[in-house]
Amino acid sequence: MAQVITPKEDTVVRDATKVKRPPLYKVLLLNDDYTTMEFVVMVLERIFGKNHADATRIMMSVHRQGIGVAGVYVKDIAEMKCDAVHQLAQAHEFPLRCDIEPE
Ligand code: TYC
Repeated sequence: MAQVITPKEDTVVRDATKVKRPPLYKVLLLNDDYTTMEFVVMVLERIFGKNHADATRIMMSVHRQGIGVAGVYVKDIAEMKCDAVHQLAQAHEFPLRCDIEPE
């Protein structure tokens, strides 16, 4: 007869595969010579939920270094943010580009 093992009340029984965190992706903003600084700050505020000070700091870092992290998300959300950046940039006729990369 199969032995039935009843976990003690304080025993946490979890399948290791179920507690694995989903992989995260960085959303990267790329510098260019045409998109205005104000627009990039607005993108960081509106799409990435940054406050004005953080948005300005990230924008200046991208401006100086050529690339920078706007946020880190699960893949679906990272892709949606990236699409939202491209749509908003296109609507304003700016060539702003972003990309995603595994963290
Ligand atoms: N380099 C742009 C300028 O001087 C500003 C800018 C910053 C553009 C960040 C894109 O991801 C960017 N107007």
